[in-house]
Amino acid sequence: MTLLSIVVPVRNEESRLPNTLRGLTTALTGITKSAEIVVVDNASTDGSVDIVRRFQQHRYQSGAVPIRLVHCAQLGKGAAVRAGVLESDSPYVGFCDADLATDMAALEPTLLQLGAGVNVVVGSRAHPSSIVKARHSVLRQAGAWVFRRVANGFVPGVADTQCGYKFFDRATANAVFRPLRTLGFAFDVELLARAQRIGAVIFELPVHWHDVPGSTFHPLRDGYRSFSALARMRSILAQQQETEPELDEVRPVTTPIAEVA
Ligand SMILES: Nc1nc2c(ncn2[C@@H]2O[C@H](COP(=O)(O)OP(=O)(O)OP(=O)(O)O)[C@@H](O)[C@H]2O)c(=O)[nH]1
Ligand SMILES: [Mg+2]
Repeated sequence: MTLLSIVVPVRNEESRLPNTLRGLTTALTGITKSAEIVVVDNASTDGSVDIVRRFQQHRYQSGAVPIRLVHCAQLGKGAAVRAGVLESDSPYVGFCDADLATDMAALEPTLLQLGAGVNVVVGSRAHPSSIVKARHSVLRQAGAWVFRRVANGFVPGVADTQCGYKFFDRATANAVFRPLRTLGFAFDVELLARAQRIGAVIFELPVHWHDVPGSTFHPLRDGYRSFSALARMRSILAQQQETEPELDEVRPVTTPIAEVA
């Protein structure tokens, strides 16, 4: 069985994806022989899917890390990550962004923490030991500041909820992703709130993070949606656990290997 699955949500990432798949493969090869990359695409209209297929073919020649391609009908980063996490069944699972903004040197300490019994490892750009090279606009920084303050009400003690780097043990992943309702960029807040609610041990890991041009986050459009999502989150979290979303809404479809080869 695969030990570790890394989910990469992808929407029109043809320019950033090749470097990311190469970087992830190199990082994983150095750590474990038992890992997979799960790319979850939301109907990209560029060459993203072709790039994944090329890498898949290359893997059969080189024996490098397997890459799975999952299509997700529901739009949104949260929906895509959820689909990939629930599609995999490895004991450890996490996600990173297609820009590889977080240095994958973080993977080794992440696995150590998970192996030692930590339930959730969260990359934190707010950690004093983190090195962050950001070039976000003033508007984006202001929005992020307000977002952090509101998010802190849902997940007290977690300084950076939005870093695109989070890993889980399987039981915790299933418990927080199955009932997930927030399907856009703000989904991390709901995940972490659910993790805290079930008493998960959350470890904030220092990271090296650098901004990569080509962000898919539009400050006005996605900022508005993210704040709207926070406004809905209290009532979402107040709902009974048993009223889980219909899994069919975001059920992933894996591309059969035969179709790819
Ligand atoms: N599948 C899927 N992936 C998405 C969607 N929206 C964003 N993503 C992915 O989510 C990841 C994070 O997006 P980024 O564009 O890096 O945005 P960000 O990290 O929030 O913001 P930056 O700090 O500007 O990089 C990338 O891998 C995107 O391709 C979506 O609707 N569907
Ligand atoms: Mg990013």
